[in-house]
Amino acid sequence: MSNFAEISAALQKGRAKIVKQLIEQALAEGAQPNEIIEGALLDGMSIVGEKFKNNEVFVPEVLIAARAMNAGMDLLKAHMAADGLETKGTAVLGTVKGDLHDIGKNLVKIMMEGKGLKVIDLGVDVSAEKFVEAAIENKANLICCSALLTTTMSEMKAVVDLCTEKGIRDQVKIMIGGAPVTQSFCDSVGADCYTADAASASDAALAFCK
Ligand code: B1M
Repeated sequence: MSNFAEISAALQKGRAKIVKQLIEQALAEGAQPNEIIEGALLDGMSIVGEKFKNNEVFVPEVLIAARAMNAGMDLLKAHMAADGLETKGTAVLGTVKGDLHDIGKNLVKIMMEGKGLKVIDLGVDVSAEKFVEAAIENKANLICCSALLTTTMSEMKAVVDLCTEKGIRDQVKIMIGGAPVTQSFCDSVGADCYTADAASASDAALAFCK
């Protein structure tokens, strides 16, 4: 459809009202909601993700773009059949037990949703038991743990160990991140993937789900 590039551009600038107007126009011209999501919203959000990764835009711009994306998604959901949205995989996401920092985790959520993944956000202060229960209940492909404190990072090992104990370790990939987390820490706790930023996390998550 001709105005997909305009929708993507408006999303990148965080113009929620314009995004909605352009989506109404695309729907009136016969575009399907899934086509608009794939061709305009996910396209725009993935460009923002790349720019964020390259330090060309910063947290406020990402959050404003995400708000525009959510406005567009809300409008499209009303036009879609209940089962109309094809998800590319399911991720259970949270900040680990004892840790209340959620800004980075929320960015990871936005970027993963921007890639077409279903994200079950468990919030902050999430125990290993909650991560694993939610992964089993939702048949998740991924468990994604964020930690900002050196004192809470060790909870990530508890998540890995509990997955092994519950017999789901070969069914779920465990991704970890947050300011104090490193690749060597990831290796030491036996998680599957460490990424330094939210955009790289969403790239890795999508690759795991393919
Ligand atoms: Co806190 N805090 N804080 N804090 N806080 C830090 C983390 C700290 C480094 C500040 C400092 O001392 N310099 C320090 C930790 C020191 C340490 O452990 N070595 C600290 C401390 C000590 C504390 C308290 C203990 C302070 C106190 O009460 N005495 C307390 C702890 C509360 C608790 O959690 N139990 C506390 C509280 C708070 C606030 C509530 C005030 C607030 C949080 C608000 C909120 O999140 N809603 C806060 C904040 C804002 C910070 C700083 C300033 C900023 C964190 C942030 O949001 N950064 C932080 C200092 C700093 O980092 N400069 C600090 C922006 C965000 C986008 O980055 O979360 O790193 P980040 O996410 C990045 C990547 O890490 C990655 O993607 C994002 C970028 O794309 N990423 C992932 C994150 N999760 C990922 C998961 C992935 C992959 C990538 O895969 C699953």
